[in-house]
Amino acid sequence: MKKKISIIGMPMDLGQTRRGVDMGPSAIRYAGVVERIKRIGYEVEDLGDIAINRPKQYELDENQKLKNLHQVVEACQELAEKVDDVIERGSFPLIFGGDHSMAVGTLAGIAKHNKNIGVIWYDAHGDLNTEETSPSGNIHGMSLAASLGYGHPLLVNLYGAYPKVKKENVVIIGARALDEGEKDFIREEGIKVYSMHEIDRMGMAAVMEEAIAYLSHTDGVHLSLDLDGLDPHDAPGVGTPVIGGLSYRESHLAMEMLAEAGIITSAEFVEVNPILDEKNKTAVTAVALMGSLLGEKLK
Ligand code: HAR
Ligand code: MN
Ligand code: MN
Ligand code: MN
Repeated sequence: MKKKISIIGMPMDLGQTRRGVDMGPSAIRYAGVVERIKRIGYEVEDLGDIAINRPKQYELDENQKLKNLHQVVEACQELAEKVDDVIERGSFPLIFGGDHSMAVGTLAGIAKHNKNIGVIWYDAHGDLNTEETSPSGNIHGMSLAASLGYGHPLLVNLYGAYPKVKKENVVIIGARALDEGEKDFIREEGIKVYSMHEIDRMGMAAVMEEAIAYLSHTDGVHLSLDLDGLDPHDAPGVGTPVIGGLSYRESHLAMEMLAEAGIITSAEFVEVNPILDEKNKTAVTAVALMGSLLGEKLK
């Protein structure tokens, strides 16, 4: 893993309808992330937040099937540029969200440099909807589909008119709230999914061993960690909590195994909503998981 880490904040909440997730990056910084990562031995630069153009109220929700599409696209474009630049300079992008629609920008920035990137999507949800299948019109439920090349052209072709990720390069971990259209997508495309059922049966250690082996043909792996992958008991500060999720311990183990494997080349921690949180618990958990992911326990 690279020795320099570049932090980018994405204070965006327009990919869904519960306000407050735009404060996620502040909450994560407040939880002491820079000091914690420095202590592991990295050189850390905090590039600050992406500037988000906040729409006037009457401009919101003009398209109920793709809410705030243009604002999300604009913000993701800026994030893609920032991520591209960080990778260009040989540093490791560590991005704080913000709702999960931001992954469209993150993956677009990465894909500019790496057409064979692997992705671990740690999430209660699949985020595999398109505007046709989405029950909500919220773009945070469409970001993985868009990165695979499905959905609105403004999302799919953002920062380059090609699919940013190959379907055989994706592993979803922690799924337990998939919509019917997403289940069809998974079946038709053959996406690798470890739902809570498989994790309960196999245990997290075996799941991570398999997932790491499954991605061994890729050139580096991006971790897209949605805090709602964890159980709401451990991560209450999220906009769409789903009971029966991954525990704090299981999540640490997953991060430690990724650190041991040495395959992670970028990461984002998303959907931290301080307004819904209990004393910043979710941001603190996110920072602890970053510590494990970046090798804290190996020293
Ligand atoms: N699948 C539902 C939808 O598309 C809910 C998505 C909730 N999404 C997230 N991202 N928090 O994982 O609206
Ligand atoms: Mn470049
Ligand atoms: Mn998500
Ligand atoms: Mn989710």
